[in-house]
Amino acid sequence: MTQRSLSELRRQIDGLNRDLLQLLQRRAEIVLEIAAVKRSENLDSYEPSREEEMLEALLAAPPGPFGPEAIKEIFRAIFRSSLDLQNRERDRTMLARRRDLLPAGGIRVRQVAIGAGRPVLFAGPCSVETPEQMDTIAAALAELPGPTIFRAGAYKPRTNPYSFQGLREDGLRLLQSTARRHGLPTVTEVLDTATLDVVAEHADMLQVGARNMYNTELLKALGKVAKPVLLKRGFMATLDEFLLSAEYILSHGNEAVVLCERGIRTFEPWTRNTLDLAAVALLKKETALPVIVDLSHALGRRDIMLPCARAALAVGADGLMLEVHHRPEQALSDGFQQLNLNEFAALVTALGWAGTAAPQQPRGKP
Ligand code: PRE
Ligand code: MN
Repeated sequence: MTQRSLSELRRQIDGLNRDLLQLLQRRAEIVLEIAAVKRSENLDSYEPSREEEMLEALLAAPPGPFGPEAIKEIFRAIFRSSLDLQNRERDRTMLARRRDLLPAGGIRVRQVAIGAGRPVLFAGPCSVETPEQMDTIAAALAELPGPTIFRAGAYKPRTNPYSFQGLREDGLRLLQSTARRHGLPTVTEVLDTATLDVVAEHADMLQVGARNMYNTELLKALGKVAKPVLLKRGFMATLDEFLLSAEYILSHGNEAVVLCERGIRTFEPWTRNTLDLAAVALLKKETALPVIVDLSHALGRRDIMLPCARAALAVGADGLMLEVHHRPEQALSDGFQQLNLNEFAALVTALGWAGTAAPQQPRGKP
């Protein structure tokens, strides 16, 4: 056999590389078709038994210079890359990323539209406490000309089991009756699947708290509820994890999901959490879902609420959440971070949300 020149051999390799690449691209196109079938049938991208089956068939092929270990190594690399391709495609086609997901009028909570251009104020006390408390705060909110949703917790997920746990069902009823009297839609937290029905019966919007962002059973159940959901970011959650939690609700049938940035846990103790405004800008860029910012829980203090509110709106937030109480010093939870009615009035006035008709000092004893 005459020895062929190195350059001639390399020319042959170049040709084979091109053929191999073409074959690999054709294979990848089929992998993407498989991915679409799997998505529609709710199957996992990864299928180890199928990979083993393919390897077995390949190892049974007539022998060549590559031994079984090299063949396994090469094809395992092809399978890994194919799996990555499927997963990237699955992420790209997530419902949470779909531009056409949000209806043109935004997500409606009774008469209020979230994500329709006008920022929405979510305000109210941390917890439902007394009829007088609820009535005084609701009266101040009802005076605002802009879209406002009354928030208050009936079921409280407290860190300490000896802390006030909320008025539960009585709290739901009080929230609902007060809100109806003042014409305000409501949002309140749902803690678990056991209380989901009763919360959905009494509230206009259901909040998933930061601690529950990973509660996949609750998220799936919320997918079956005909009420909009306010999903708070977990305080250790990456944006990928946050969007996957939203995806749980969306993929189980409920497309009315609003995201809420509420601060993440960092090394910085001057604020209760660290307000992640880049997350708001990114979520607005990557999803069609409305995004709001919970200033009270992100900051855990009142003195920097106005500049942070302005910053949140500047990066594109569709609304702000804040805690307001007629007597914060007597509040049964989170008193240190709740605005009193004067502070609240000053804030909404500074934001231009008080309206010309609204008095500077809302009714009720601050
Ligand atoms: C494929 C990719 C990943 C799976 O783990 C198994 C096989 C492949 O590359 O052949 C394709 C595929 O998803 C499948 O056949 O189910
Ligand atoms: Mn609170």
